[in-house]
Amino acid sequence: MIPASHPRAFSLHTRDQIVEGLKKGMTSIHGLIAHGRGEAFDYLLGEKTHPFAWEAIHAAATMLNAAQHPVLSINGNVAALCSKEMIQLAALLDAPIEINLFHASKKREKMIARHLLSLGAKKILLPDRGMIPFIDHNRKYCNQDGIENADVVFVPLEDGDRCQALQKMRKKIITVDLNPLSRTAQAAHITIVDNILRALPLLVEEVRRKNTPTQYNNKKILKNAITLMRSRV
Ligand code: PTJ
Repeated sequence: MIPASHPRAFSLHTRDQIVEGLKKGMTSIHGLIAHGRGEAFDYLLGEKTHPFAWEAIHAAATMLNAAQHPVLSINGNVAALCSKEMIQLAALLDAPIEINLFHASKKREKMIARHLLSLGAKKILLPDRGMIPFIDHNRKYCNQDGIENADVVFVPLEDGDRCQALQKMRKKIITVDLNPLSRTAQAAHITIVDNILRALPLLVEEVRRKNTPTQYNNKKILKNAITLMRSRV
């Protein structure tokens, strides 16, 4: 039991969520490592949502609202941390959630699907005959009606290869990544440099608001995030 007064209570609770995801058979053991890497970058952000993240959230909401076939991709870490918000987003956008794992596992796909359905998800897709060219690992398999057919793909906590491959397929990519230097962060059209736990509730609200589009430059957003981190070291 973590006391609320503990100065690192939020971070420790988040670790519990990831461990719970592992115990439920949704999150891969590698997900623990990925989470640790994220924590280190969050430390550099001061565990706060900065203006560059707000700007990216606004642009992401606008892009998602304007999409013809948006698809929300979920993996083991996102399922453990933000299933509820992914379901809210899917409902607002009338979009499917596609389970797409880096570390291949039919068992985990099934557990994530079961978890999402238990929380009220309506449309869940699994990889079928769809194919993402340009990559060799498990993530080349996708759903024909989902990612293969999408114009905008939301891929939080992603590995770089697939983001680059989706770019080559001329899809618009939105990601959440605490590491502004990662290949995913650099390849995406919109990168929300923030902890997914803080960013997703804000994104849900922005999508709900249906704001008007504004000018957006991802390179500038990433530069601002890196400058902030450097200033804190
Ligand atoms: O469930 P699977 O098999 O699909 O695997 C999922 C992971 C996340 C293990 C897999 O995609 C992976 O290995 O990802 P990477 O290459 O480690 O990239 C994950 C990125 O997410 C890293 O840049 C982390 O800094 C970042 N990250 C980790 N936790 C968070 C985060 N970004 C935002 N919020 C977080 N809580």
